[in-house]
Amino acid sequence: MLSHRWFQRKSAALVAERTADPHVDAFGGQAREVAFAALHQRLDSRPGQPLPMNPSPLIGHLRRTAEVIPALTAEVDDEQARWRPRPDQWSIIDVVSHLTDEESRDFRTRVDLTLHRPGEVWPAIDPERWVKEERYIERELAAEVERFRLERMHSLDWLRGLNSPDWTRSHQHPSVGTLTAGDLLASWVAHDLIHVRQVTRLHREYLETVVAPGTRIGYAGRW
Ligand code: NI
Repeated sequence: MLSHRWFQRKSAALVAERTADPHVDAFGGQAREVAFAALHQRLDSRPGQPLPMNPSPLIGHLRRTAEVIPALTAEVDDEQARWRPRPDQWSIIDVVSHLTDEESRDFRTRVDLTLHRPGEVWPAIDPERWVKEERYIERELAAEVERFRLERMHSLDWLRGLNSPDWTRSHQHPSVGTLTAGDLLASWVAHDLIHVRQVTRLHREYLETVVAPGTRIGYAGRW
């Protein structure tokens, strides 16, 4: 039987995952602050005994995403790659290009700064603007997937090459407060999962547009 304490800790971690993306905030800013407060309460509940940071499973997740994204996009044709369910929603190309830019300009940069120069102001990011200004939609999916894979391999080499990193080093974020390097590494994984889910949802929604009229897909179960 699962303990109440385990459930509390798991819930806090799940909420933190949902809100870890600095630009996709489906639950609103207040919910994100609550999530981080819950996460920190969990960490603070054991004074003098911080949870040990084991980066290996997290790095394993990041490695698997380098295989999952190519697999999820391998059979996607040009029309589907650029398909947006609504004009204000992202296509598969948008998502993959976003992951690539986040890799270098957000996560790797910010983990590096937090580990090695935690007091430094982070370079600004604006992923929503990048999608439009850098015309992700006009790119070629296969090239974008390969660009992501190479950036991810570079990140993995970099992470594995870190010399005794202190994952408890922290950066003061102006809106979300204290973020440790460990928080950021876990958020990097959570961000992958958000966008793997998004690509999967795009497959599900596109399926509805290509099956013959009258085809019933509800037999699959609730989405
Ligand atoms: Ni994102």
